[in-house]
Amino acid sequence: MNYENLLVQNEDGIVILTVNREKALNALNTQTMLELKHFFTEDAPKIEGLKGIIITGAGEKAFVAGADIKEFLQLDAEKGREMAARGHEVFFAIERFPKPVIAAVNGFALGGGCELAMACHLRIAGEKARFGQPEVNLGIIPGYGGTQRLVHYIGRTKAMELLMTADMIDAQQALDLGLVNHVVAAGEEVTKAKELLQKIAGKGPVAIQKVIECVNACFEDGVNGFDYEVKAFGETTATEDFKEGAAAFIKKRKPNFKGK
Ligand code: DAK
Repeated sequence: MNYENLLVQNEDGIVILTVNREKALNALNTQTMLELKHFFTEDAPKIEGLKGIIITGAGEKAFVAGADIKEFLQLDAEKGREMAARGHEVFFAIERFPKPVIAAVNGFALGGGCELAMACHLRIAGEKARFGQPEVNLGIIPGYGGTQRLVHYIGRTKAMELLMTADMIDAQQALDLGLVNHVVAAGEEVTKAKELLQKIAGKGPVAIQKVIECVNACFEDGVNGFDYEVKAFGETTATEDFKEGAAAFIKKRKPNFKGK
């Protein structure tokens, strides 16, 4: 697919995916959502030697300033429900992606932008990053999972406050609340994300995939995460990677994992 609103750069297996609508502060319009879905469901799974994906926003001001408000005017109850359901598919595809996905948050991450960052497995915030769910300012609620994932990350008390007041929090507050993994100097977000992906790339790939699945299972309706872990643990012990990891430990050498 030729992307209009996404830039895709593959640097030795680390893919940097930039939402590229700088004039609209990278707001997620319908086209961008379709492209994100296509990337995560069709293109990314076929990338040879993929170590992980970093999502960031074009320019210095915004990661993603939300869903595109200018498209909201055409919504009614039916279209709103359809739009939310389509959005959930996209964000679940990111959350369930078998390789690590990191949000490099370089500025405003508001509304759908905060929701996009929360669908990623890890979040790096630059010092200028600002997070918030300001939908109630518009008389709507988050529609891409924000009422659920924000509670998972920062707890019910603070999530309820942010969702009802529409207040923004800065990078340090996001770190203190457990919303982001690291805060770095502005402009260093992608570098830090690459460093984490390089570290993770040295681990057993099947084990990393199973970690993602098990952590997600913790929040899946009708799934017992402990049972899921038992099954996934069994599966990892049957891999060639486990034999290689154990042999390397005993022989005091670095493992050479094959992802099998
Ligand atoms: N959508 C469309 N355009 C946006 C935008 C957005 N979310 N945010 C900014 N822009 C555009 C502005 O309109 C402006 O365009 P021009 O006027 O130059 O054409 C340009 O980006 C620069 O923005 P500003 O001039 O406003 O820049 P400032 O530095 O003054 O302010 C700001 C930056 C981020 C504080 C401000 O732009 C702002 O408050 N933006 C809106 C933030 C916001 O409310 N975000 C949440 C949007 S609601 C659902 C699914 C999803 C959602 C809801 C329902 N369903 C399925 C039903 C999610 C909702 C949201 O995300």
